[in-house]
Amino acid sequence: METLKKLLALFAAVSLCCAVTACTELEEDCGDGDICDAGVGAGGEIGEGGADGEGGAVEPEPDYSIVLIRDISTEINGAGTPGSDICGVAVDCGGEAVTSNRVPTYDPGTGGICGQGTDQEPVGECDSGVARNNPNAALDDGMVCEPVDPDPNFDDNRSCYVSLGIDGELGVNFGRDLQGCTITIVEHAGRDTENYEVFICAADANGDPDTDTCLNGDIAAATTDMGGSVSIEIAAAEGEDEGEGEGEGDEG
Ligand SMILES: [Ca+2]
Ligand SMILES: [Ca+2]
Ligand SMILES: [Ca+2]
Repeated sequence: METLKKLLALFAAVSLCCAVTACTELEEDCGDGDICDAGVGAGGEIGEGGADGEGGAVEPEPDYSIVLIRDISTEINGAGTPGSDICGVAVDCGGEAVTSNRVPTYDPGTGGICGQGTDQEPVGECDSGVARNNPNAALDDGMVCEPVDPDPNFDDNRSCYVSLGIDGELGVNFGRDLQGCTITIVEHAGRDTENYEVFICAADANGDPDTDTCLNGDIAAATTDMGGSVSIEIAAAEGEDEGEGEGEGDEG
């Protein structure tokens, strides 16, 4: 009974308090004393609920499906392989190797890459006689990257790597979100140290890199300082747990 009395007293105090203070701030809602009692506390909570609703309406994140490699080397290799030489890009998502069959987006830089093209060196004039401007050379995992001979897996005189040229770019689209995956880029480390930076970007309508929509914006996911290979663990997306659950269900 003591408790009940205390509660009643508290209720009366709250009502009084409301009538004196809160109601003056909420005059429109509290013209009637009864509405005021119910309205002051509950109104605040309803407002918070509205904020949650807005959170749910935010546009879904795009798939960051493209590994974009940008050459930042400075020394020009004179043997037809200027810029970083990308042997391949290996992607591991949850223990599964992910590959791409799509021709990579290739924007060759300067320096005279061995191959066809207006400002590039004709194959016949290269020391190796192997074109170094075939972006498909980067579609394997790069573990076999013979520097001189063509890739034995292809009969098109394909190099085992593609040279980017100075400031050149290569974008490999894996067709799925790469968040939570480990990405290994293999660069053929030769005589020259040829550095590059890596971005993980969304695709535009053509499947090419949308450089305005990359993970961490303008900050590279990796930047080499000795050329060669680099391995990057991409953090999982927020709320990734749900996605993984669905994926495992599909496989089962
Ligand atoms: Ca090179
Ligand atoms: Ca290759
Ligand atoms: Ca190199």
